[in-house]
Amino acid sequence: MKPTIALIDALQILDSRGSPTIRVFTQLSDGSAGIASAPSGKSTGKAEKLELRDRGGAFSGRGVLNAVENVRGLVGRYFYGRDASDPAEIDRALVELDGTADRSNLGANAMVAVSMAIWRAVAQSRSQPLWKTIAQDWDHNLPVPLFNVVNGGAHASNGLPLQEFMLVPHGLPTTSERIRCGAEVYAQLRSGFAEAGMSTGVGDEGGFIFTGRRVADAIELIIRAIERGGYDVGGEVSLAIDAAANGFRNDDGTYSPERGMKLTSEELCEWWCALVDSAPVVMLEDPFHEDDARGWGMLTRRLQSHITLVGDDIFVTDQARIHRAVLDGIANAALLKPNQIGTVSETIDAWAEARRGGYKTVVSHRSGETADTFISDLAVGIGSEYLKSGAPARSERVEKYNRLLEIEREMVAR
Ligand code: 2PG
Ligand code: MG
Repeated sequence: MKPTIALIDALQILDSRGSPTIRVFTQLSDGSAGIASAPSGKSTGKAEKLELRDRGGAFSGRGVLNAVENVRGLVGRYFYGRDASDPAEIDRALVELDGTADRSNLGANAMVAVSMAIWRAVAQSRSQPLWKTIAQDWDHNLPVPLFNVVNGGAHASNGLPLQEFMLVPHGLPTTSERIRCGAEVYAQLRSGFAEAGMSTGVGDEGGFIFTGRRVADAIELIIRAIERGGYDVGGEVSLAIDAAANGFRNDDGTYSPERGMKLTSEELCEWWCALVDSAPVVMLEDPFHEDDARGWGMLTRRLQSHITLVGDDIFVTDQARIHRAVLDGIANAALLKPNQIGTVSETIDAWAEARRGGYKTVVSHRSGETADTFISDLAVGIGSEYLKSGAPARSERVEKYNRLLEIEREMVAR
């Protein structure tokens, strides 16, 4: 007998920043269950689907009790007794029920938690690991983790405009070795920060807070930590930067990637090319503002055959936007964040569009997270090249990497 939906319930909980978010509980008629929690971003793209927040009252208006009530009432009633054998079908019905382009009716935060919880319950009903339920017709290489070890931009209060400096352990063959490398280099970096007289306090994603001024100095500290960890810089471990350039574009259209700097789009393009020439940077995310298609196009032409150029705020996990970018020659990889678009199925659609265009993908956490590890199974299921989940520290970040370790073992057992 096909399982049907027996229960959809929700609760307001806290995320890693102490901000309210929504957790959803589902149960199917065969007793299978799924629980999932929505993450929340801080440096968001303009076209991201809407997070429903209460606006008034507790938590300075950031409560999600309205979203919780929608799930417990409207969504629960709508889906009660429905066939749950195909989670993609349920995602489609969820989008239909919301009925808005920006998901302002139910809220993308509520929708993504419902969607992920249903996918989990279906996986349990099929007695499969989640990644297998998601699995596309694809060779399942485990994604390379991107460890964010230095935080700036909207995620730290240090005046370093670039948001994330990540380790890319691309030259190590297994997940266990990549994760060990991340943790060892992170420990070396902590010592490096202490020796340089900087605090070893961390930002929202667990990376250290660089208080120097120059990007080159931050990179130098990271390179030294890689070497001191006994790894080959460039051969085993390279660097990725999420500039999150929306955060340092000035009103007059110029950019300030370092304090005191003021660059036109052309100059910023040159600045990026010089940086990539002088440092082992193999990936740049959001190097230009989401509206600066000209800047994006310039840099893509210059660097697309050398490094991975990832669109986050400019694509917002939207299939149509990725399609346009492929036609326009913008970037060569797409970041995928399920809560930017609202459902797991739409995230898979965005992945498929990227894949058709020859773009790589990076499945990503948000700066506000919970212990939910859905994105690890998602990254494996779709065969994404990378998984970005912050530092190899703090439970809400490492749980995603720990889940990859479990999957690595499940794949051997398969
Ligand atoms: C990003 C993300 C995650 P936020 O810009 O890629 O690192 O940050 O969740 O704040 O949008
Ligand atoms: Mg980003």
